[in-house]
Amino acid sequence: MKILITGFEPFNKSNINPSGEIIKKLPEELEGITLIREILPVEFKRASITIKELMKLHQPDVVLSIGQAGNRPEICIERVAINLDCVRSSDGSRELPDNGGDMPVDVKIKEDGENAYFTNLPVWDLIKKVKEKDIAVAVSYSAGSFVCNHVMYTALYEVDKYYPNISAGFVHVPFLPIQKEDNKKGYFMELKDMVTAIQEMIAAIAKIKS
Ligand code: PCA
Repeated sequence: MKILITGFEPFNKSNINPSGEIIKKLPEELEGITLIREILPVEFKRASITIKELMKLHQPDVVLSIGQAGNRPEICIERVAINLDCVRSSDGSRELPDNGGDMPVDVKIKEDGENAYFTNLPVWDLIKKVKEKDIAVAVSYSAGSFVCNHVMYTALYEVDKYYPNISAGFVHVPFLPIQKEDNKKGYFMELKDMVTAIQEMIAAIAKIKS
């Protein structure tokens, strides 16, 4: 069994991204599962091209992408990706460019895609496994409209069109304690807990898929 697991480079003036740090901590193999570990650019176009190419190249059984959502207190397993890129904050006051300077507002990701795709990962099994380790985790019904949602949508579009046997999904993680500058709300989580949570999810997925 092969799992493509991705994190992101830093963005929004930060010099670290917990999702990329998790990727660096994961082994090449875990309980007989090959982990293809990759770090994606925080750029709409390049990130979707990369995830598509990685899926084609490796033909994984599972695609599990990880990103940072620093305004959330717990690890979030995303249920749905929407067909929309929009860098505007929800109160309309700010627009955050991606790392390449791209700033789409209200742009469809795929003209021929569904309005939204649900993850085909077993979300409740993942929640249960992570909870057993006493790590804060929840299901989320919005992955936002920035690069994380874009990557999740792209992977699920590929699954829908070309790879019905691949399971794909997305997990958002909070800030690390060292991200004090970025951390306005005061939520954070230790890297080791994030790594444990992801390893538990991998084990749960592997059990179900095998
Ligand atoms: N989080 C951003 C993009 C990269 C990341 O780690 C997001 O939630 O869209």
